[in-house]
Amino acid sequence: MLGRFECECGQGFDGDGFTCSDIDECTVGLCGEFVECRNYAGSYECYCLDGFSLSNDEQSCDDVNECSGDEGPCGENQVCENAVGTFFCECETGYESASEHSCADIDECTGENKCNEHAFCLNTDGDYECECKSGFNGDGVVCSDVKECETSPCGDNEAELKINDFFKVA
Ligand SMILES: [Ca+2]
Ligand SMILES: [Ca+2]
Ligand SMILES: [Ca+2]
Repeated sequence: MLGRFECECGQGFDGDGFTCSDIDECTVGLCGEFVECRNYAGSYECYCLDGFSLSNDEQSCDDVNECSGDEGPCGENQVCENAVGTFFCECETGYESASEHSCADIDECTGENKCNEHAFCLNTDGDYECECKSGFNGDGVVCSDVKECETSPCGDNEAELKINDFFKVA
C-alpha cells in the first residue's frame, strides 16, 4: 500500500480525482423561479431577475411591487398596475395616452358622450358635464321640453280675468 494515494475532487468539482471538472449547478436547477443562475468554476450563484428581489428566506425571489411607495414610476394622470416581474402604467379613467409616460384628458364633447341633443356638453379635466339648454329640464343626459303653458301664470291670469269679470258684473 506504500505510496498509494487517493485524490478527491474539491467541492463543486466532479471526477475521478485525477481529472476534475466543474459541476454546472445551473443545469440541475438549484436556483428557484425568477432566478438567474450563474455558473462558476467550483461554485455557482443565484441572482434575482430584473423586477424581482431576494425574499426574506434568502432562498427565492419575489416580485418587486413597483407601484408601492409614494412616488410610483408612472407619469401624470396614470395609474400603476403591478404585475409579476414587471408593471404597467395605464391611463386613469377619462384620460388617454398622450405620450409614453403621460396621459391627457379626453375631450368627450368632441367625441362620444351621453349628453342629450338639447344639452350643452362641458369638457372637464378627467370627465365632462351635460347641461340642458334653456327651455329644457333634466340632468343633461335626459332633457325634456319645459311645457311653459302648463306652469306659466296663464292659469292665474284666467282667474284674475274671472275675478275682474266678477267685479265688473257686481
Ligand atoms: Ca460550478
Ligand atoms: Ca412587479
Ligand atoms: Ca374630459
